Amino acid sequence: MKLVHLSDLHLGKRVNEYSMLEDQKFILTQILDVVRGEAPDGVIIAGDVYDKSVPSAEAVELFDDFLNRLAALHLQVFVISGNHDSAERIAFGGRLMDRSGVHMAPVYHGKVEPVVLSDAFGPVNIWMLPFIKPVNVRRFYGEGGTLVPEGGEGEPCDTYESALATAVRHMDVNAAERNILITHQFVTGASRTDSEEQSVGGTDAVGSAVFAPFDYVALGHIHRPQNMGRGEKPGQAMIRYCGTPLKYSFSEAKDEKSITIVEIGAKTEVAAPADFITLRTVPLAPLRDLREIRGSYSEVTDRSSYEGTNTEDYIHITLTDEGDVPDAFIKLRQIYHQLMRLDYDNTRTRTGGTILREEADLTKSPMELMSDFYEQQNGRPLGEEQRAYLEKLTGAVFEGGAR
Ligand SMILES: [Mn+2]
Repeated sequence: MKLVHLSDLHLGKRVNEYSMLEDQKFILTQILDVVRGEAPDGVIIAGDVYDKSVPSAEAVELFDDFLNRLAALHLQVFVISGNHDSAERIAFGGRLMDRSGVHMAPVYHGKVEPVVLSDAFGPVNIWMLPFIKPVNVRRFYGEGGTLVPEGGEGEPCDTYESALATAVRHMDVNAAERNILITHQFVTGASRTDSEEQSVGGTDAVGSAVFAPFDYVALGHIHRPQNMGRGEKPGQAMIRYCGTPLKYSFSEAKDEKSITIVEIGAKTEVAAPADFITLRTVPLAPLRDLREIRGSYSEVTDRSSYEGTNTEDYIHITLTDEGDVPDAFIKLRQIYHQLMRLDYDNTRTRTGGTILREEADLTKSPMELMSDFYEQQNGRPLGEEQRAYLEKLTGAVFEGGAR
């Protein structure tokens, strides 16, 4: 059995005010090409289909098109909602779509029914658990919850970990069969990026042991691809974040985005997941990369530093010049057309760049005040040429001199 694992498409996302729609359309087409070549049995989308719970019409249209083209390949598609999605909107039409092989996870209602696929080695149970918060589980298994067993006390579910453990416990996983969980949570120890939404105080962390009943856990939520469990012993799941198909923050500039391919063989009673599941990745090449450049203004504008590179990439430039370069952003955009961010790394920014606002000492001349301000801001006194220029300027402004 072969499955393609995707997550965190974030369709409709804007990065530093740039719409990613064109980049997303491009990467989805590339993903379809890979899927066509791999001919898997199923494609998993582990949450954060959209960037917003009420996605734009363009984002919905893009996803609709992607789903249609996937379904046309006669494979099964599994989609769950992430923390950015509305669980109800992702679930819409799900029961109708099941027939065409597109499975949209229903809103969590206390139980999860697996979709059962099969191959020569028997059944493979696909469990779709959308992003849940403790309150979503407490409703069913907490105090007064409808599914609390008779005579039972209910379960506190005050943390994400206890909520997930409760949800998993009520799934009735048959360990003799192969079991794949699709979910969207933060697993303790995962390496985060700047493009994920963080929950305050780190209470969203779930220990990987919670996923022990499964052979493979296809995770979404964290945007950097990484393994959270290698499944090297029986009862230890193989757990993986496949990451986003595109870089959505400069903290991901050095990451390589890819698709994860999961191949599942025959499971025996004594097998560890790593004995019968193999993973590999297929790298993705974006329409426009997202990269960081650093150097002085004259360095980054020197032809040799950008020739042969894609100047349509999304760029973050850090200038190392001591003085601010006038209109740098506008000028740099003539070379780097999609310049997203510009900042400086120099004495001023390294010393914190904060200027204490004192009461202006009106006994000082405008020239003295300007000179003090410059020194505070830049961590060094005015240069000769700067002083001469400012003297001329303050003279003209404050002493009524001719321009
Ligand atoms: Mn996400």
